[in-house]
Amino acid sequence: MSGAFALGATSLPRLNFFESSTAQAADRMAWWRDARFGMFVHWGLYSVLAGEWGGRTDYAEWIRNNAKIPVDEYEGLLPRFNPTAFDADHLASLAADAGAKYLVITTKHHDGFCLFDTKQTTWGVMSTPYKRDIMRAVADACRRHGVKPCWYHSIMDWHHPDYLPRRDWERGTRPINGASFERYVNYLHAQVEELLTHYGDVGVMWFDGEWESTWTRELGLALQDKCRALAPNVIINSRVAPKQASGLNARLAKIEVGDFSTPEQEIPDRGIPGVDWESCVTMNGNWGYNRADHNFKSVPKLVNMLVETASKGGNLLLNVGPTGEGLVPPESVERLKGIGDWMRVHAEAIRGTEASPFENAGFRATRKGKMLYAFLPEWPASRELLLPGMRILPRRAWMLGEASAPPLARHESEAGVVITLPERASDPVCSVVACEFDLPVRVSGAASRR
Ligand code: FHN
Repeated sequence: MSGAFALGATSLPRLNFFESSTAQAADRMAWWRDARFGMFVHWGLYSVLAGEWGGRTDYAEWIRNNAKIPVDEYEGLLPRFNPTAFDADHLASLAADAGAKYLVITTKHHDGFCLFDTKQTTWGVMSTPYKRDIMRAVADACRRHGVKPCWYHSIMDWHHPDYLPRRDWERGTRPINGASFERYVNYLHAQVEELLTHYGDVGVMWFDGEWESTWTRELGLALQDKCRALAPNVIINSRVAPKQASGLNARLAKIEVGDFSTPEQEIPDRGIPGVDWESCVTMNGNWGYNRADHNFKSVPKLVNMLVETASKGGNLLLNVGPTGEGLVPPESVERLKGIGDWMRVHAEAIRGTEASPFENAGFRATRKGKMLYAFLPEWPASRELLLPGMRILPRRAWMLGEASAPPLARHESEAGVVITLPERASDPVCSVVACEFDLPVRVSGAASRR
């Protein structure tokens, strides 16, 4: 029979290879590790097109490139960006009510269009009829709702004349003579300086578009140093520099630059032990708004993705793509509300937790100090929950949300401790059994997660 379930000192320290868990790194990451759940917002000039161009309706934030829209024609969209229905407080409250503690919004995506009042270019919101600094509005609204404002910023830039390389299909129409990538890097640094000094405390700099040949590790390190110098507590994702490892597991490799790794549209099978990581996922099939895309994941699916990431020791960054008018699609609002309903009862089993202590218990679990949480999206007909390899009875066990109900019966068996479950599930989406022990939860032997 596999290894004993024991109590004692908590889990492995989490190391950032180059900062090696300096106290500062640990402090910096504390709020982020506790949060476990954030909202991603892909919004920009492309949202005006709602995914449609030339009769096709399957585009989104990559429309300028994928639909091969010449730069001057794309510039023609500026007068159409006037999101008068945009309400930053509504956006921030959607995140807060869903239980998200931070919000990462696109300040500039690959098309180069800036949603903030920048002195570095006129290619931005201040040149549109809207003429309002969206980062200002979002930063202030986030703070009013207890959500950390965070900035997504693309390194790749399909508009700036000095950004290289050009898109293959526009090499003929956008010659590179006179272009200086070094000048582009200075532009990038100047905008990052604006973003980190004009809006108060920013939680995360979420860089992207780091994979082109011109963006080197040295440039990534220099940009990281720039951010650290401007905002010592800002958290930086690993996409500040090109990946060192190649192939499928590039995003799963031990991070070498930045503070956390960023698997995309996937939740790593075993998480990324010893490393901070955050899975970013869409709610439907696109990051940016696509009017035709109604293929939204269900609330149970999304809640269970949040449970899965937390049970593997990671964060979930869940995306919304506002429309050109600035509205969050009703399907997204509905799903955020559904997640919020669940989080209102079960957030303690997600926030501030660590990965499941079990190798494969047949259910997902998290732990926090003396607490163990077991997640039951399906209600076992046996009405029994086996904690495999456990040798110590929890002092108390109950269903989250039913703390006033009599505690659940539990007994020891050959295979481990068995909790007797109530007749019915305590939650339609995912019920959670809470177990309180006398000592912090730790697992040893074969039952334990390595
Ligand atoms: O190209 C982008 C894409 O548009 C989107 O922003 C995602 C979000 O993580 N990141 C890049 C693809 O990896």
